Amino acid sequence: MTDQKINRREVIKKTVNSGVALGALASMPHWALPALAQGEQLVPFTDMPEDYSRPPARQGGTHYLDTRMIDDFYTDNEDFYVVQHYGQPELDLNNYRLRVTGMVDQELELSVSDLQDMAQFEIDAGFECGGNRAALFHGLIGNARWRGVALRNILGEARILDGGEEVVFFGGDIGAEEIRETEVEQAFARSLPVSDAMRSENMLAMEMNGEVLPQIHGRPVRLLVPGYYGVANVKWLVQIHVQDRRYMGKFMGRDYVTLKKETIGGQDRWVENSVTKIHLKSSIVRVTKSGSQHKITGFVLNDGTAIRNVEIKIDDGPWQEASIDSRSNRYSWKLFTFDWDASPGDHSIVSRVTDADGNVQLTAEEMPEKISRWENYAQFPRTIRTS
Ligand SMILES: Nc1nc2c(c(=O)[nH]1)N[C@H]1C(S)=C(S)[C@@H](COP(=O)(O)O)O[C@H]1N2
Ligand SMILES: [Mo]
Repeated sequence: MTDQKINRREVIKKTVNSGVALGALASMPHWALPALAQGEQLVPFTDMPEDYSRPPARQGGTHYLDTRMIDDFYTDNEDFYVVQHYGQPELDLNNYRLRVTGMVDQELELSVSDLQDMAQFEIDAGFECGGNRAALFHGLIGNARWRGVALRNILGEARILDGGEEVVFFGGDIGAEEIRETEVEQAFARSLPVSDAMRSENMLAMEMNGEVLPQIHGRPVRLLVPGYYGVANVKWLVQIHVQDRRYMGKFMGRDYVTLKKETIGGQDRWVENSVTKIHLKSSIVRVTKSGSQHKITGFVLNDGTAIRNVEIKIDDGPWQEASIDSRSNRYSWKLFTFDWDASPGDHSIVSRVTDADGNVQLTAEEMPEKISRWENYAQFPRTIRTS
C-alpha cells in the first residue's frame, strides 16, 4: 500500500524535475496522478474528459475509482470502490455479536474475539458492483487479499437441520422501504442456497490487504462470496439465518434484478434474475508509453472459471493475444498487458476474454436485449490518440 504512495510521490518529483506541465501538476493532488515507471507517460483516452479524476474514498460516501490508475495487482484500501444503500453503520465492537439463528441444531453468538480465535485463511478476490458500467469507465471495482474465517466452519458448528435450504445474511444497516404503500424498516440482506453457502471459498472477512477491515468496507465482519458481484458481499454482517424457503428481500427479489430477453426451450421470454455470479468480462483501462513503445493494460473479472486468453484488437486489425499477469489466481481479477507498436493518430482499441469453456465476451450488439442496467459485461471499445 504505502509503497505505491511513495511511488506516486516519486513520480511527481521525477515529472516535475523533467519540467513537464509544471503548472498543471502543481495544482494536482497526488491521488490524481498515476504511478508510472521512469520515462513512462499516460496516454490520454479521447473517450474520457481531459480533466477526468476521482477523489479518494471517504467516510459516508460512495466511491468509484479512476481506472487509469490501476497499476497494481492489489487495489489500495483507500481506492477500492465503495457502495452501500443504507449508510455506513458504526457497530459497537465491544458489544458486537454475530448471531447464527434459525434451522440449526446450535444457535451461535460470536464476538469479534471469538471470530478471531477461529482458524483463519486468506484469499485473493476481486469484484465489481453489479451496477458497474462503461459510463463510469468500470470504476466500481477492486481486487484485494482478504483474511477471515470459513463460512462453512461456522455453519458446521451450528449444524444446519434437515430441511434448512437457504442461508440469509443480514447487515447491521437498516433503511426504510415502501412496500405496497406501507413503510417498513429493513436491513440490507442477501441469501445463498445452502449448497452455495457451503463452498469452501466463502469467507467472513475481517482483514483487507493486511489491515483491519476498514469501516466503510464493513467492519468488523463482511461476507465474501468469491466469484459473485459485490452485492453478495454483505458488509457489517450481524446475523446469519437458516430457513426452509427462498429469501425474497429487496436486494434478492426486487433490486439488483436483471430483466432480459432469453430463448427458453425455443421460446423468447422476458426473464428476471437476481445478480449473482460475475459474468465473463474484460476492459482496457490504461495506456502508457515509453519512447514510442505503448503498453495497454486492462482487467478481467469472472466467476472463477479458468481463462483461456485475452485478445486485443486495434482499429480493424486481427485479434492479438495479450499477456496475463502471473499473480492472477482463481478469484482475483486478472490484469493483462499488451505491447503495442502504435502509429501516431486516433485509434480504437478493444479487448475480449475467452474462458476455458469456450465462452467469449460478447460485443454490445451481441448482448441479450436487457432493460435493467445491471450486469454490463459487453466488450468496451476505447478511443485514444497516440503521438
Ligand atoms: N450491509 C451492506 N452490505 C453491502 C451493501 C449494503 O448496502 N449494505 N451493498 C452491497 C453492494 S451493492 C456492493 S457493490 C458491495 C460494495 O462493497 P465495497 O463497498 O466494500 O466495495 O457491498 C455490498 N454489501
Ligand atoms: Mo453494488
